[in-house]
Amino acid sequence: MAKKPKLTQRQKRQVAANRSKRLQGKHGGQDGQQQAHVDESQLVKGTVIGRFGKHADVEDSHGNVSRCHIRRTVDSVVCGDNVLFSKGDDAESGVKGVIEIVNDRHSVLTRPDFYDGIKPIAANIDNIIVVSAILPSLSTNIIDRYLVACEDIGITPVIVLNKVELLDDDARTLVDKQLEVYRQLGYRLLFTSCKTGEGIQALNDLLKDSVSVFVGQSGVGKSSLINQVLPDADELTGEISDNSGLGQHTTTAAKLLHLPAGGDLIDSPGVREFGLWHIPTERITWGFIEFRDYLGGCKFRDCKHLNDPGCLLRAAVEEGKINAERFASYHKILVTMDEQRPSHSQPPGG
Ligand SMILES: Nc1nc2c(ncn2[C@@H]2O[C@H](COP(=O)(O)OP(=O)(O)OP(=O)(O)O)[C@@H](O)[C@H]2O)c(=O)[nH]1
Ligand SMILES: [Mg+2]
Ligand SMILES: [Zn+2]
Repeated sequence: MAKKPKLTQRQKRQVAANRSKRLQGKHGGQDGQQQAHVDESQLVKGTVIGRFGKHADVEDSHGNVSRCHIRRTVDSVVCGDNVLFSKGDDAESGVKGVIEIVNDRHSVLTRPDFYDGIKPIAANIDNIIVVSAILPSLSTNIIDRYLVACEDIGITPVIVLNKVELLDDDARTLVDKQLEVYRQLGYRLLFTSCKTGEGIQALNDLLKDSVSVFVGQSGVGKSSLINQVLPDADELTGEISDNSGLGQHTTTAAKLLHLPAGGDLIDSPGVREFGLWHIPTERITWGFIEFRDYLGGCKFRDCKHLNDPGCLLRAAVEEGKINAERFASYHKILVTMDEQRPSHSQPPGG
């Protein structure tokens, strides 16, 4: 039997507000459910394991999955969310309930969308696996973008370089050198191949007993890696386009999967660009962890860390204490941030 969840005061207020809105007829019936009341004792606890358009799949504590509508008063629902839903069978659509409440998230990774504003990618995650690859061509700038987003929410990510079997010895040495900076910064860096199995066991060990989301460009092999660590996952994978050399956005919706040994994985749809224009500039600077020691020390308070006199960051780059590529990558992010931000959106924090 599902145990009756104990509602916090905030949740009770949310239920009451939802109910009064429905009774006023503003939202009633629009969810396809004919409900005059939500009986609190009927609310069931669950975890969102899939999110598709207007619906979400919610798994209860017995492992039963119900496809649910989302109450209009609920702000956003994403994989990993802990929710309370009311049951109700809509035979026609196959929908089995309505998500009434989304519990507070202990973490959420977001990304900005040109049209939709800030979109959550996954909630209540402990680990972020930033996947990159040799094909599509390796972009350390995208890695840096993800690192900033992870640092912004206080999660130290793991960087995975996939498809390493495509590298011959010389190329591998070169790439290793290029990525050495991340090791030096203290990030865990893992080389993997879904073809030879390299690094898969190490990846497995990292995932145990925590909730991990796989992020990265389309086509780097997120779903393929998930299939490696969880053969039952049966995630759809797609070829890299011969024309563009890019992935084809095979995974279209995030999905949460359970590891038999404990822990969850969230496969997420790949992106072409990972914008950061939703994060204030000073948080982006902070997201480059090696800059932190110098922040606040530049001669001018509003130092842009470009050619400003007395810039400690630039001095550190010249002394070899800060990696020059990372510094260039930082400035590239700031430049593109202004280009990518839609004109209808204001710069964050000012
Ligand atoms: N050579 C090689 N190819 C791989 C490896 N891992 C994955 N691939 C291939 O890369 C292509 C893309 O893999 P996916 O797993 O679909 O990539 P994804 O990151 O999930 O892509 P999206 O769902 O579009 O974001 C497929 O053709 C895979 O077979 C690898 O280690 N080596
Ligand atoms: Mg995929
Ligand atoms: Zn400066």
